[in-house]
Amino acid sequence: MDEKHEIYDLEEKVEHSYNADDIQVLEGLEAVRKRPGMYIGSTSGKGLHHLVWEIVDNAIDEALAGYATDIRIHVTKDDVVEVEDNGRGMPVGINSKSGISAVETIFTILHAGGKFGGGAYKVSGGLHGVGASVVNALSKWLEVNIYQDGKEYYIRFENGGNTLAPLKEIGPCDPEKHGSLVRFAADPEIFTETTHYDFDMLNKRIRQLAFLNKGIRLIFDYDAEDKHVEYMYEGGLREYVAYLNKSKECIHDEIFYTEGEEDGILVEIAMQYNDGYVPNIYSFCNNINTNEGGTHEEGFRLALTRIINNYAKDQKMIKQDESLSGDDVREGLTAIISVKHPDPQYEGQTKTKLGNSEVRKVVSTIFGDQLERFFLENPNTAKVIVEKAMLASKARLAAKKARELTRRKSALEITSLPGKLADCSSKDASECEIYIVEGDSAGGSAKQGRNSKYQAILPLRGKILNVEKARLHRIFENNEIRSMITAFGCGVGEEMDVSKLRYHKIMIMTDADVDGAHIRCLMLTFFYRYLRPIIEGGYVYIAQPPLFKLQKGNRIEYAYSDEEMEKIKAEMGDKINIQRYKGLGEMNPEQLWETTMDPANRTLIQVTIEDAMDADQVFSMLMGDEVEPRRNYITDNAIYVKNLDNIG
Ligand code: TSJ
Repeated sequence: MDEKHEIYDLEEKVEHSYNADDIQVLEGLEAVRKRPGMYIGSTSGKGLHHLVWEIVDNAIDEALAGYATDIRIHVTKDDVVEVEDNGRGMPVGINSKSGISAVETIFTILHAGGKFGGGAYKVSGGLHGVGASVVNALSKWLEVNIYQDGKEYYIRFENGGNTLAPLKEIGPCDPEKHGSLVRFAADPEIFTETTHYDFDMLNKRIRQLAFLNKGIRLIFDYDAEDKHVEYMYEGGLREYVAYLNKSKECIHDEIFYTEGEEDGILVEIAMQYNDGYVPNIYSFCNNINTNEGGTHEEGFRLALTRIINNYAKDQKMIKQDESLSGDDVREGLTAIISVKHPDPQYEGQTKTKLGNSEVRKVVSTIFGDQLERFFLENPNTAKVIVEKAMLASKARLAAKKARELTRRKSALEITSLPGKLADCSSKDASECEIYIVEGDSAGGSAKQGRNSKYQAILPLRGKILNVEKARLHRIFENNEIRSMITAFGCGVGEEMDVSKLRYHKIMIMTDADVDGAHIRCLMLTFFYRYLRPIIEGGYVYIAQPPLFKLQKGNRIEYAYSDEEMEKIKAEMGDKINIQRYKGLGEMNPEQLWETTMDPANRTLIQVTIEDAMDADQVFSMLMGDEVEPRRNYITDNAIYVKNLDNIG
């Protein structure tokens, strides 16, 4: 849309609302308060955090336009959010017709935010970019300070965006200082669930924004935990890929990086191959994660397959009539595709698929040219990449041949239940639970201790296969994995049907030691890669066996952490016997039931995945050699559901 028209539109609204009837403006914001979900998705914690991004996006726009270098985000102990940039300062001019300042208009008229000025790539106008007025509408109060030409301006709104007094010049300021500062407190009447911001949630996105917008400094202060972090990546996406591949083994050192522009579309891509088999390709448009892909990803894939095949043929690594498939060339690839588009169209179920068709060609051309050049300049790297794709191709062909020759039923078609499974008698999946237990001896105790009406036990022998390090056909040859798939009954991978799941609680029960943690990780990795809907559906839990048994006379207490043990110890006084459980095998069936399996007493951890990208990172970390971060992650990030069965 043409710029003049937008501004004209805005003025028309101003004139209409203010000259005719003041109430109408308030009605505008009233609409937001009536249906907040329409503007910020929900009023849960997620919606709350959305407020921060609405404001931060505007500051990022100022930085992308070239006027701001630093953005500070500050969350106080009382959950007041402050966002400040060192840009031009929001426009303070008064509209001659309405007599209202531009800033006030931005904060009180729906959709007016972000339509000022000329920057072409406004992230704030993107997917959810509904602007500053929505944040104002959903705030108990909101204040703006503007520093411009040696003057400081101030305006405050209360109770959902009511202007307290017009914008006022409140004094001189350091003539060197310039920028905008917005401070707000979310309205607890809207955000009834919580008005508390989560450090990790904010921190992850802030870091991501820093990766996606190279050179911009993002400073984050979180008072409640005394945390201060700063991010500034001169290398942008290059550093993002390095970060994602940090705990992986890469097959070449040099990270491919390119940026370019065509027809007003900015394209930025970085990539590097690791020695794994799964692709990790993430795409963004205007800083929004396009989970469902779209034309930018299509352009990338097309060019990748084309250039690698051309190179392999030119170098006589493959015959003229052979070709490497898209799957072959993406094995083990970590890539970030980021485009900035003046008028993005989003499609798909969650509106996270980029639809603009012209983007396919633009990305394919820019990326293709640069990759071709990269291969010529880095022949050794090109060679290992082609060789990896050739291996992938061979493995795929071999697997296909084997299937055709044997015509054996695939893992997906097996119908008889595994012999080791002690099934429950109920067939109502919603009440059924399956305990996946490490080792035969613990499995035996669990079988004796369980309630066989609704609790099934599947003992696993030894370690399950690390699916990160194996190709598909090897994974489905693994007995432990086949047992799980057949017991669950819902199939696997693309043919999965979660409605066929035979148990609505899948409990991972392992020893509370390093080996146990490792087995749990392997299982979660497998679920994450091949049975993701069972995690997304909230069906996966981690059973928590106690770490200690404390006994004084007849009184027995169990402790699930060191702190809890200390607490109980202090409470019981002296002459107590403390036993530290080293494994599930040390508990008899009654104890196992009482402490870990009885819905009345047990503590379950529900496994959730907020964000696939994050989870992949975590899983790589979990699969790495260091045990300590792994253990910390598992205890920090799981949702604790104490006595879950009693609260429904
Ligand atoms: F979200 C928000 F609107 F509240 C907000 C906006 C919050 C924060 C922290 C910063 C900003 C913001 C807006 N920073 N910088 C700007 N820039 C402008 O609004 C601006 C200033 C001058 C001109 C111009 O053309 O002269 C154009 C624009 C967009």
